[in-house]
Amino acid sequence: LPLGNYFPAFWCIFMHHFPHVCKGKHQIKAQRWEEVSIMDEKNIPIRTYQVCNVLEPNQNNWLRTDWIPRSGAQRVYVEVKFTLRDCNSLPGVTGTCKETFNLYYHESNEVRESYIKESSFIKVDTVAADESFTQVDVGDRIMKLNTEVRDVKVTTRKGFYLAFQDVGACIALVSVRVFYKTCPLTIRNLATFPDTVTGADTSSLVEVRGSCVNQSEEREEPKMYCGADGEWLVPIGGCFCSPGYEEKGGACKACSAGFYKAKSSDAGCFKCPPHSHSVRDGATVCDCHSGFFRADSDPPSMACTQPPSAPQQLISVVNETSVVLEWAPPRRLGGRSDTSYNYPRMGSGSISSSQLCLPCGSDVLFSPGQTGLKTTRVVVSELRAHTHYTFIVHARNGVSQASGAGAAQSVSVSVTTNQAVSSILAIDVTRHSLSLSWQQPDRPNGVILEYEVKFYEKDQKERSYRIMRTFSRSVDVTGLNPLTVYVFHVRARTAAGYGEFSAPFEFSTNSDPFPLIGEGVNSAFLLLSVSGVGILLLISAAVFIISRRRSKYSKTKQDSEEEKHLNPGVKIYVDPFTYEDPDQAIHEFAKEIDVSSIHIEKVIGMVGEFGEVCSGRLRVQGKREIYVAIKSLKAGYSDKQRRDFLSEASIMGQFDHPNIIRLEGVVTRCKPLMIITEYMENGSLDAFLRKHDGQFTVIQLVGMLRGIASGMKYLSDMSYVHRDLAARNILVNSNLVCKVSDFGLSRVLEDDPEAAYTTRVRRKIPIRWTAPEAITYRKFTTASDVWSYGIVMWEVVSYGERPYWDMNNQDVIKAIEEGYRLPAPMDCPVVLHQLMLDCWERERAERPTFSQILNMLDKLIRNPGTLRRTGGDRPAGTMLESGMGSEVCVSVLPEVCVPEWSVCEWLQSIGLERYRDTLAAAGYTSLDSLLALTHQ
Ligand code: ACK
Repeated sequence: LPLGNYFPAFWCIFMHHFPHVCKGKHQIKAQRWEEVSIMDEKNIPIRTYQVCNVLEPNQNNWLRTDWIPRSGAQRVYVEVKFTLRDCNSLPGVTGTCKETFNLYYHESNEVRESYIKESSFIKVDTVAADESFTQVDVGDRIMKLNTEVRDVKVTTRKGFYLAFQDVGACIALVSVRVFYKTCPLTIRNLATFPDTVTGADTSSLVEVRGSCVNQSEEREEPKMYCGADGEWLVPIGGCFCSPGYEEKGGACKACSAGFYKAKSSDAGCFKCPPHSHSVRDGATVCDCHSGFFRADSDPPSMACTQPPSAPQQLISVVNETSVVLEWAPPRRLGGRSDTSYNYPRMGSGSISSSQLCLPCGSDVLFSPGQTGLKTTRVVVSELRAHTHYTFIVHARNGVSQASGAGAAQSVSVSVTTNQAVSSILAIDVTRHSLSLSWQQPDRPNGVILEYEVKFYEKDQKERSYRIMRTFSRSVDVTGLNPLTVYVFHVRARTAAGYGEFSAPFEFSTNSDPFPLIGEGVNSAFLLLSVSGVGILLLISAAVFIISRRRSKYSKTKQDSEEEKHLNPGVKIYVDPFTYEDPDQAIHEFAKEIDVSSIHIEKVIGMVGEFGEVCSGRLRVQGKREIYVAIKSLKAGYSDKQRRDFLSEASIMGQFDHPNIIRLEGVVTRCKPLMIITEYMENGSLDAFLRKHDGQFTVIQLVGMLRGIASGMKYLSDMSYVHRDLAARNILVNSNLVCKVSDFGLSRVLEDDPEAAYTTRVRRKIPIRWTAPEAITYRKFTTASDVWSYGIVMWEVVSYGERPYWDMNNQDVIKAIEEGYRLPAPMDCPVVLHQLMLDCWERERAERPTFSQILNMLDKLIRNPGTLRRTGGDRPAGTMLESGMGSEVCVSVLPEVCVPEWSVCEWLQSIGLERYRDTLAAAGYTSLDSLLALTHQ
């Protein structure tokens, strides 16, 4: 990295940058930092700065660098290589000998500060050696080189000086390399993120906006965060390749000829659809082959098509002044399914006058319509009688207009309309017959071939009618009922077909009574039957609905009963809000404590506007005094606040578990209201971990997590959903036992400073700890508690780091939606991170249960070797307890996959380690190779 130029390990440059070898003000003798040539471990001579005034007291020898420009860096790293003499190996040295030196820096804008006071330097650290060597025996000694790296924030000036202070050690400085870290230029989701200098603090994130790569456009603003260790984190948003381009290897490449991409959101380039082609690269749509077309509304993915051929077999049936036209669909539909028909009527003309065709008037009716019809039949009525018509039927589809096709798609037919009989006369009437006669139509449409007479009893309407045909213009109708009114219609038929029926004519036969009674009985019976059937139907419908409701109800009941039977014998938590009287709940689950037995000592925290937490002592008669935490609600609270405050005690009082904070009792009879719980000496877990950053072994951390999982398993067994599981809501006692605390719904929503409103829900939610389904549609379940538990795991392993650092809530939601998950914290065992990822499964059914988590952690604790592998950059195992050397084989196969599980470990886990050498000799050295092992 750029700053490295200033301190490469090569001597010449190194020397050039250490011109200020100076004597401290307390130095007495002439010995100080000196340039000395020594041999390195490969016996190659190197130049060093050395100082070794171990016999003299009060050493203060300084060596400083030239001015180093910081070049935009905010935190620089100083890697020092040095050797150091072990004081014990130096004969005759007294207490004056030291085994450390100090590293200092001084920020400055001045390239050449001639004299810098000691006091202007700020100490970075005291540096000690991991390895020291006991004897300087140039002949056969092995020189042990130490490498130490320190980092320092440099933000105030253009550059800085470094200085090394010797206080009486025997040191040789071999090289100093100064560098800063950047997140390297990268392309993610088709957006370019520039080389970015990391932030000033070890936990700071630099938000970087990406820019879409060439030939791409923004899908959603691309963003990433540059972490302090030079790694990119949390990619959000991104770009799409523009139309005509597709993603290949992080860039957008033009679609090749024969392919196209129409929309930027399309997955890639597609082959041109049938009857189309693209000749040039980067096509957004393929051109149609000649003779093929694409309608405006056709998507580019659709094949090019053709207009339909003409409709086939058009036939017409004339009925007086109406015509029924029918035809078959075109033989060729042109590859489309949107064929429709139009019926332009060419025109009409009188038969006798042989006039030219004229366009028709608008009084003609088309049923179902005249244009855009999907059916192959139309009835044309209200035509003029005795007139020639020519009908042309056009077949059209979506590309007819584009193709300009016309006559080829149509078929025509000519017809002539008829005329109706205008009146009928009754010539003779008897009790059982009628003789009728009529005139020929005014203008018959050709020779009349026959007449058709239709008649029925008037009361029966046309429900049942009779037809008679005759060649003459009269008919005798016999077999009629006496004294009954009949309705008659007559129509004529010519070669062109039947004409319309005439208007109705009514005639009555003579005398004989009407069978009224019979009909009346029938109607009454009919009415009764109809209403009976109706009533029966109503009754059955009602019975059906009621039975459905009943069965649904009993199912709900059964469901809840089933739920309760899931854990027979386990107590189920009772929601205090189901009590009408909150005091009833509180006295059922919490003991009332006399305020005189409480001694408050000091305030240790605040909760919301009206609450405070104090520590103190509680002495209940007959029991020894214990330390307690006292949560109180100061005067001035509302009824709701009282109820909410006490609900926490009503909830806590139902629990009895070593990893759940224990309720000692409540004070409700006087003010302030108090909730008394056991005292947890180390306070909240998040603050506790931050205070003890890096001080615990992995086993200790897993132990804490085990305690929390055990408490949460107990809560989930009781069907209690916590909703605000977070390290800040876990308390730690003096034995490092972690206990789940902070119960009560209202507190989750109101007192937790992390709870924020989201755009989608009205209530506040601690976004970074909450499962996506709980954020989106408030689905809080034990599975959403498991998600939060995963976040707590991350908080614990990262010693109280803030989940998702300083990203804002909306970005967190977006990142989770896009599948981003928190990376493994530094030194985090792979198995633990995998467990976190399992807790963060999008599908809540896929997340482990607390019982499974607990089993898993128990196995890890029993087999610490499984925690050895970390994904971090520090050497693996540095945080493990001593005795867990790199050769440890674990004896139980963990439930999670451990990618580097060795054959040795596997054999041990199944008790067959004696076969290790046999397998190795046969070439089975990796787990992969074992997969090929056959039974033989
Ligand atoms: O991190 P802390 O010291 O631990 O600050 C918070 C503060 O009160 C507000 O919640 C502390 N606190 C809460 N309950 C207890 C308890 N049972 N024992 C000790 N400290 C507690 C918590």
